[in-house]
Amino acid sequence: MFADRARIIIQSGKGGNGHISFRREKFVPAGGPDGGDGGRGGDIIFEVSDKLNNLSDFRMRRKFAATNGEEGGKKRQHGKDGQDLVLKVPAGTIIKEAETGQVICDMSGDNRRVVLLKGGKGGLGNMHFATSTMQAPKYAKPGGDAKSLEVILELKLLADVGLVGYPNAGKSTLLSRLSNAKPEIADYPFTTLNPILGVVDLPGGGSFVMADIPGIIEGASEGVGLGLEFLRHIERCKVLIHMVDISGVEREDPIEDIRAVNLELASYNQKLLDKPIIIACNKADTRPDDAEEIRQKVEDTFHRKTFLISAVTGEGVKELIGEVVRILDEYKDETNIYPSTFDPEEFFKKDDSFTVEVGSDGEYLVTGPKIEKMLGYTNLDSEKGFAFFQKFLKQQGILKKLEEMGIKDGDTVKVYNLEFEYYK
Ligand SMILES: Nc1nc2c(ncn2[C@@H]2O[C@H](COP(=O)(O)OP(=O)(O)OP(=O)(O)O)[C@@H](O)[C@H]2O)c(=O)[nH]1
Ligand SMILES: [Mg+2]
Repeated sequence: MFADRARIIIQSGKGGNGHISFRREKFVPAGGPDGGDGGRGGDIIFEVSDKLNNLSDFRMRRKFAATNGEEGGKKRQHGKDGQDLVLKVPAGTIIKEAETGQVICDMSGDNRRVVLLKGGKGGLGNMHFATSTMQAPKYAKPGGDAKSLEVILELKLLADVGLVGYPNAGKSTLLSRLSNAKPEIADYPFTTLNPILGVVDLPGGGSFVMADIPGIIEGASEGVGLGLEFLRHIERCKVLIHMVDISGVEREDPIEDIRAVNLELASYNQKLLDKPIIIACNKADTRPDDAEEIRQKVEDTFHRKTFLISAVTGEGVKELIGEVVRILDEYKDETNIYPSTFDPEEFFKKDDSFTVEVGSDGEYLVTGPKIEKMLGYTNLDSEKGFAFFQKFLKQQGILKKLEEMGIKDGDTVKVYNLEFEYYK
């Protein structure tokens, strides 16, 4: 099964508690403290595997947890560390915080391995707490908390160039001609069912990555054909090649076909049409007499650079690739890797301090560094964002504090710029 999206819960291990014990030796009635430290909790690590090209491993299971550290033991024994859990994903997987949709990490380019959630630290055993005045400390530190986060994994292939067009236009034929990829090619629509990448080597050295995706027809945005879900794989492309069949055998009017595909692209994401798009009129070999005439008409209609090619004979392909390379060169400094906007370490940081005061109009004023940060990256206009915020208020103990201060239904709460009425 090809899957390019999954929603999972990840959880790091809790740190083991420090141990409380005392030395027992012959002739020493009350030995000193010898409780050992707890082991650290396992981390959740994401790692790129080049053997993977989809996320199906994450469709069967929902929760992925590293193991906890063990408690320390007597005689200064260190508790066993929890085991890290390494989750393998294909290159191009974007890990997002599920509620806010913020990007935690884009597993692309140099990001091959990332510790996403750190396990809790092991607690110190009581052997550390003996002082001159406290010879027999009955105190050890608890292990650090486990951290749990719901994340969305989304695969967006990292290709420089994307091939789009009606089914049967010859997209896969072109990819197989230019690269090492071996896509299926056949004389019927929807031969390609999943995106495929190929590396196109250039004569003067250098290369680029090209993505072949399923064909698009009218109504794809409503789910006709294979739908449009797979278009996420060309969202990062710097150039699109729009291929159209001009043979007239199956489809009559290439201009109508291009229009139909454009409409679908726009309904998925208007930005796709803002990308540089080159049109390739394919199957030129089938009508030597008027192919150029058709090319000219297409160019005049869409005002995009339009090439006449044959993916089978190779005619015109060199010129087409020349234009692709020229555009890629123009955009070479642009990264297609998504920046991280959500840092789990920051999010779970124990800076839980907050203050609740009663303002002059009887409103409750809530302030604190973590809550301020939280407001910065949460879209409260969305239902999900607001639910996330409410959960946060509860988790942080802010609701409890408000209740202790005597808040009643209908009272106003002000959190920085945000103002809302409290209802239990
Ligand atoms: N004569 C001729 N036939 C071509 C050319 N390019 C592709 N074809 C044929 O057109 C048919 C469809 O080619 P594919 O490469 O599978 O088309 P596709 O655009 O990948 O189709 P989907 O995967 O269904 O979207 C095959 O039978 C190809 O042999 C060409 O330049 N000339
Ligand atoms: Mg194909």
